[in-house]
Amino acid sequence: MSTYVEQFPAEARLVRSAMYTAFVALGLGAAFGLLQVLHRTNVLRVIDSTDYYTILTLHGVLLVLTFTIFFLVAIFTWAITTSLDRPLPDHRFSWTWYGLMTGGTVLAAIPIVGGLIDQIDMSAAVLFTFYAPLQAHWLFYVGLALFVVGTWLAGVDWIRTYLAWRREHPDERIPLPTFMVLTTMGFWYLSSVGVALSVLVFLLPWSLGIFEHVNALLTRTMFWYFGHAVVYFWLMPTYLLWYLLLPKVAGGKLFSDPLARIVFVLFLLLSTPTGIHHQYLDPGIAEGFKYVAMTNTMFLLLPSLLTAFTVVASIEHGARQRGGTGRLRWLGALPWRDPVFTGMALAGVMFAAAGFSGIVNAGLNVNYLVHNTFWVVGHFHLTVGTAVALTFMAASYWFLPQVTGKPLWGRPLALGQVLLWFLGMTFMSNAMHRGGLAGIPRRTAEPQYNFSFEPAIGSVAELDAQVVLGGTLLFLSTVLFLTVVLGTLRGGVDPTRIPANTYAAALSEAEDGPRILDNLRLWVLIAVVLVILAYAFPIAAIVDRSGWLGPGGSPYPQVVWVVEYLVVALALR
Ligand code: HAS
Ligand code: CU
Repeated sequence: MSTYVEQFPAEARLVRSAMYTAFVALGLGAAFGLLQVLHRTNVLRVIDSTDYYTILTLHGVLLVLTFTIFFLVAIFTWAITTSLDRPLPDHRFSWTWYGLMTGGTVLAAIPIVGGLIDQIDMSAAVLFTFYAPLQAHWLFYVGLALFVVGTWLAGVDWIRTYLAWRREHPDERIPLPTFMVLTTMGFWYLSSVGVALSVLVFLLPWSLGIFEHVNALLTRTMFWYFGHAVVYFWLMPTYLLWYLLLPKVAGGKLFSDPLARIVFVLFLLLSTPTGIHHQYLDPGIAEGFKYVAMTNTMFLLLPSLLTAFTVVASIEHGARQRGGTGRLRWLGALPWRDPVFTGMALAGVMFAAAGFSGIVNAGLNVNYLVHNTFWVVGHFHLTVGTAVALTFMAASYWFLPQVTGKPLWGRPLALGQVLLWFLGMTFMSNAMHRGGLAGIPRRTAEPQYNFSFEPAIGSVAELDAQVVLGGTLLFLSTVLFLTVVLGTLRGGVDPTRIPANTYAAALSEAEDGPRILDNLRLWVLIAVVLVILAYAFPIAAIVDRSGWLGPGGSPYPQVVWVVEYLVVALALR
């Protein structure tokens, strides 16, 4: 048994590079987060309120797009190569997608940062949701497009590796980690096509002045077509780690491999036809379509509930292997001193709370209460900001030694780091949820409230204090994380002190489930049909009412424009 870097030195270099890029994004994004909480709560204002949205865009883009996606390409590369036990087929190709993703990020960042510098006439304060009518400099859209194409090519790389394996193993079940990567990429291709079309066909030509205006509702709908699925693009690598690494570090086995497959198939089917749940309050989309989105969303709770069951059962199995007994006393037998375990377990605990706020969001009528309030910010700091981010940080304490050959430095610090994140997020997200219920809006530089919502919710001063305290603890936790990373990298190579590169085996194996689960073509086909059912009519209705480029123009010449643009773009390629 050996480490990943010994087994796959070239891939380890790629995984390392992607992780380091993610960590740089994490550090910068966290610093901007600190600026924001201090500004919003009027504790310390070092930026102009007019720059708040640029800072917020940097915070969002760096954390939810750059940090998460760079980290997940690292995880997926590890998962494919380890579970298929073969290297990626063509390393030049692999570095090409990594280069496209990095280059795209840099290009997109230039106009955002440009917005902070008076001498530079550029800006891209469009937030991480970047739909019209907010407009960015064209470089931002070009950068985004390159970044997304980079992820597509990464998927091609993994699929090629899988197909090469398949030729040599025609009858074997797909190894579970590879199955997870392939199903995730299935809905990623399906959903990111929407945002790519929106950027290339509408937003980019609009930012270049080729179109005078665009149909804001259409670009918003195309964004959310992708925007909901992207949250599961972040969540699936997290689940992969909860299914494969968490049971292992807990000392047990995965409860059921077939159940895990069902979960990933359900995400492939339902991640995309649900995006309209972000648009419950949008005029211009009929209630019936919103109702369909809500129904699909409620079905989509199922795979997460199955995950809660499976992962907790696997952890319990681990605890009992370690001698734990009793109905709940087994919890004490878990390796709570191990930051990898504790970080991921606490991320799971927080995700249970996040699931509840998600269910509230998803209710068509209850959503009216919370939409565009601080509540939503609380929700996504528990989901992507904790379930995903804390899992990725905790998992880094396992992966860094694997991909560098250097043992983890500062284990007690690492434990403190994950606990601090949990504590900070408890304060911050609690206050955000409560403030949202009182009507405090999100995305506001100076939400000036000085009244009290006693007794139901509390005073604004108390909520602000919690947000500042929580936000500061989160920033400190990030600094601690980066300290442990740097400390580890400064250490010497010693593979003998690193656990072997293996993941949890399953109590109930793949063979216990039906073979049809591995029929990925079938699931992709059904996913496409569901997307057409959920989106064809709403999009047709939007275009019918206000044209491809918004009210005021006849649709015909606009369609010609779009086609011409596509032809030119293709020719220039
Ligand atoms: Fe969400 C808004 C609905 C999950 C992210 N969401 C957002 C936004 C983001 C986001 C970023 O329906 C804001 C977008 C914006 O800027 O406007 N969300 C849901 C629902 C779920 C959900 C139903 N969201 C996520 C995940 C995200 C994420 C995951 C990121 C990764 N969300 C919404 C809706 C909105 C929304 C509306 C729009 C709101 C509005 O009005 O704007 C579900 O997937 C949640 C299901 C989860 C569960 C929990 C299961 C529990 C588990 C824990 C197991 C325990 C363990 C611990 C492992 C049912 C799996 C064991 C430990 C031991 C010690 C034993
Ligand atoms: Cu959503």
